Amino acid sequence: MSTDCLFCKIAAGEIPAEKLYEDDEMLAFRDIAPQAPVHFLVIPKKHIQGPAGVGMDDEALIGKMMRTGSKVAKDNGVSDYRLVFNNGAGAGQTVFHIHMHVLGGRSLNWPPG
Ligand code: DGP
Repeated sequence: MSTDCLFCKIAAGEIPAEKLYEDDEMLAFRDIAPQAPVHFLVIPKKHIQGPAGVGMDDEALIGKMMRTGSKVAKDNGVSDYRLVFNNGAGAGQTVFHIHMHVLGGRSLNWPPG
């Protein structure tokens, strides 16, 4: 855990969030500023700063993020959804603990803005 990381604090239960799924490695919770009717984040509890910080030892964990996002999307009634990872401030990353956005429940345009 990184002591000054918002998502580590959410994972530790120190800051409240609307949790949709949790196990010993993973947490899914609703985004505080939803951009779609269904918009939640999937994080590993392990602190990794972002996609560029993923190591070889993390490959299974990152795959589990995909499986978790797909399961929670299905549980929340969406079969068509977009998965987004932002890496770096210029790409829109504001929280430097890796997270996967899952967006669904409306039609999504391509390319994204
Ligand atoms: P990104 O821009 O990719 O770093 O996405 C960070 C997301 O985190 C953004 O969509 C808003 C969300 N967020 C920020 N602070 C909180 C919080 O305290 N609680 C929850 N649930 N979501 C948060």
